[in-house]
Amino acid sequence: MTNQHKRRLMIGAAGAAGLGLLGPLVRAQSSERVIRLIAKKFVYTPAIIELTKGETVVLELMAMDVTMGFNAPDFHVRTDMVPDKVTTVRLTADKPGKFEFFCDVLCGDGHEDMAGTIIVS
Ligand SMILES: [Cu+2]
Repeated sequence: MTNQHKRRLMIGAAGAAGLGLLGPLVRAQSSERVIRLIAKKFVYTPAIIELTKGETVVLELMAMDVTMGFNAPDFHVRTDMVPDKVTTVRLTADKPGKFEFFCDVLCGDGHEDMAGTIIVS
């Protein structure tokens, strides 16, 4: 990467931080796949996340309307998803199988059904 590129990226990051768009803290390593997950009343897109056993991914979580939750208890990952903010979490697919993730922030009428599936193979 050239210095010019680096500078442009830094300016971009600073601008995004100023708008409150940067989530905390987790930055993807170059080897990690980044998966964007959108929550909107009352669905996750994508609803199915397919991972390879042993893979670590960074999830970029965005809520489009109200605060939602993301909870994948089998992988000990949970966080709030706050509108106008990208929240990042790291998840390691350490075992094969089908696992549910779901919203655990009461977000409205469809909250109880708000869930998705992580498939690890
Ligand atoms: Cu909810």
